[in-house]
Amino acid sequence: MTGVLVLYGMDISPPVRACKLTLRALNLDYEYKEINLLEREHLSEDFLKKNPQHTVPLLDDNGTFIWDSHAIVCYLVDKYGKSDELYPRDLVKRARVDQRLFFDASILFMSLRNVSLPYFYHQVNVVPKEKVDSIKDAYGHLETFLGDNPYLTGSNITLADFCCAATASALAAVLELDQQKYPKVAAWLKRLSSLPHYEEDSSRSLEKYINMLKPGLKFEQ
Ligand code: GSF
Repeated sequence: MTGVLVLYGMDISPPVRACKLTLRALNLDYEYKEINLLEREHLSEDFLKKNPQHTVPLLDDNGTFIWDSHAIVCYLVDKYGKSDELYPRDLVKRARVDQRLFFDASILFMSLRNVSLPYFYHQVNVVPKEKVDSIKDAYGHLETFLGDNPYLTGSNITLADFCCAATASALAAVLELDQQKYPKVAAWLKRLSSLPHYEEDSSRSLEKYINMLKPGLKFEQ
């Protein structure tokens, strides 16, 4: 028998938003537990037992603990999805989604975390040019991936869209998206924002995140 799914997160966290979008798309009920990173709740003994890497999001599925948003969303579709549309079983289609998920984990999100983590934990508020450049590169890759498609891997929305959009939208805290230069990324983010409950699952916390990070940053000339 399946117990209640529990998502541990901090609502402003982009990967937490990706998990919320996935849970919503799968129509799954879950309990949400807020972990305040600024109060160091993620370093408590209890949380470290569940996730020794002390990151949010963390999923508890009946005593099985899974962290890293990408692992969480794939698990959720594989276990609970009524179809494989969000994360196709076809190997080639899945590889394309995986590529974008790994891109988010290793390039896109890191370009944000490299600014946000020093700021939130060590009050480093000056952003060097190379960190801004890495965000420009990441926006450029997304523009290329989109090509003529409405979504990142083609005509259907997949997990790649939830994860990459959650991060890409948050990058505006560091570098506003230039709509002339990246029109496809701008249109894609707008398209996703019309999903049902997007405001509740994503936009509200995004606004909070941007307000917490953006005003404090200064840029190297
Ligand atoms: C990244 C999670 C992460 O860095 C994922 O789940 O996708 N690849 C992972 N989360 C941050 C919060 S945030 O910046 O969204 C976190 O939990 N930081 C606390 C820490 O100690 O690293």
